[in-house]
Amino acid sequence: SSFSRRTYAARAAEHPHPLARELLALMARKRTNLSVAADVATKAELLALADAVGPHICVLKTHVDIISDFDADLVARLQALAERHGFLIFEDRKFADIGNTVKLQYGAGLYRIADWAHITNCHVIPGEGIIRGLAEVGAPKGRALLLLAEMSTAGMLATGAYTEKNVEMAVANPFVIGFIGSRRFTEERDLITMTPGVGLHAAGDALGQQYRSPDTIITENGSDIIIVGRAIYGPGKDPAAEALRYREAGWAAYERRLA
Ligand code: 5BU
Repeated sequence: SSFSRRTYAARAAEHPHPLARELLALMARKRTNLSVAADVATKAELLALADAVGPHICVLKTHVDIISDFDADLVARLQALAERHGFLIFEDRKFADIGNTVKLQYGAGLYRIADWAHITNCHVIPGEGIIRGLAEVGAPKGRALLLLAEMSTAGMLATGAYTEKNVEMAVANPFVIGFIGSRRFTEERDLITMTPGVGLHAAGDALGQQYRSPDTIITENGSDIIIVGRAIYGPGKDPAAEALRYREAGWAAYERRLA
């Protein structure tokens, strides 16, 4: 039957990719399908947020190029938090250039993303050479890739035949463990969908973001992981309390899907 009807634990036991096995197993063990999107401006804020939400998440999603005082010490301390709390790090880099350039952007530069991000993602606008370029750097390090099959925003252009091409390329490339998108896309292999644009209260923001509920995304659409940002760390929020709330909502939605 559909992967969406199987438990994360059962899928972990059979997944061909070691990092996907690790992710699904930690989701089952920690009872969480929550990823927090940590779009904060400084090292101190990122570390404090990661420590506060760490017990509740399976994945910490970062945008390291937002951090004004990024340095190697930040990476070391994030890795220590990931070890202590048991979560993976996903750098939401959205690579989109030719294979040779993305190899450099992924492995080198100020951020050396491949050295610490378990997961990153790319647009397939350039064709499948982008996947091969990223795989040359990331696969030997045990990393994995998500394709941007859809986006969460109003008027986004990743639809129809473009989304289908993402699915074909993902199925064909073992370095790809899944998608960013709103639903389960294929039963051809157990590709994991992570969904941003999730919120329990707001409908969206002033710049095109659109929010849907954990029930819509996990129970109805068969996605695997909810990604939640400002609803957890925004003004006046208690990040640990909000992360717990979203963790419970996400897990309840998963249990309803299995039932
Ligand atoms: P929010 O605060 O929950 O709206 O943050 C959403 C995060 O997910 C933010 O880091 C975005 O960069 C990211 N995102 C998204 O919102 N929509 C998408 O389609 C993709 C990423 Br891809």
